[in-house]
Amino acid sequence: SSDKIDSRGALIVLEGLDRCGKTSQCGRLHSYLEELGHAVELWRFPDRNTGVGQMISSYLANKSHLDDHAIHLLFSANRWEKRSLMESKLRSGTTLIIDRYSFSGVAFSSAKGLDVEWCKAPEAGLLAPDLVVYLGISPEKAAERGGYGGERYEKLEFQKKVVESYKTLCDDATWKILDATLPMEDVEKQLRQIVMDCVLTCRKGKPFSELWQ
Ligand code: Z5A
Repeated sequence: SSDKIDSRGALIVLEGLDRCGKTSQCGRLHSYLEELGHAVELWRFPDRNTGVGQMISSYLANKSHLDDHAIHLLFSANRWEKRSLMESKLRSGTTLIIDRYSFSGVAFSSAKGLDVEWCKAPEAGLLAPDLVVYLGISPEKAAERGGYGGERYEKLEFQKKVVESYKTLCDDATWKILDATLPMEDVEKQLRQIVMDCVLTCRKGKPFSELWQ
């Protein structure tokens, strides 16, 4: 099909609770792939650098108040504003490692009580990741890691609801769950292996697909 291309980058997403270690692991993975000579970029959502991202950032810092539906749509818009760049990077052979994506969008908003299908709707048509790695940790253990900061969602009771929401999103085909309570080096080693498999599959011309159509 026209969607099949000879050598494309992989879309790799890391998900999990606050303090699960996503940011650390994304950084290590990025350096590893770069050292191997791969074209690779590290992205994160929310991308706080855009106009929409600044509204999100102010909301998360409790500096502004927004209706739950409105902030959900802003998080989604923040991904849509990067969609075409994402696709062109992947088509040109660059692998993208993304710290949080649509799954965070749905997990956090539905943990507030919004309907899951309503939450998924604005994400439909964004590129589907080739791999989602969920760094599993209990909210209690995560909270022990340096404590939570002052951002809006960094509260134990809320994080417990987020875990339950993530469970409903886990689709066996693209999700891999790692034990985020292992030493950082062990998580890193397991992550490298899963990611290399995915990068090679994509390079062989795995077609693109879209989320939740
Ligand atoms: N959100 C949303 O509602 N809707 C959306 O669509 C999106 C997001 C995309 C901001 O996200 C909030 O936005 C987030 C979800 C919501 N709210 N929460 N909660 P963010 O990505 O900007 O912030 P974050 O998720 O809170 O990221 P973080 O603070 O950077 O945490 P992290 O990336 O998971 O962890 P880390 O910084 O790599 O590690 C945390 C600490 O643990 C650090 O001291 C490490 O040294 C330590 N650590 C890491 N790994 C280990 C291991 N293996 N052992 C021991 N210690 C470790």
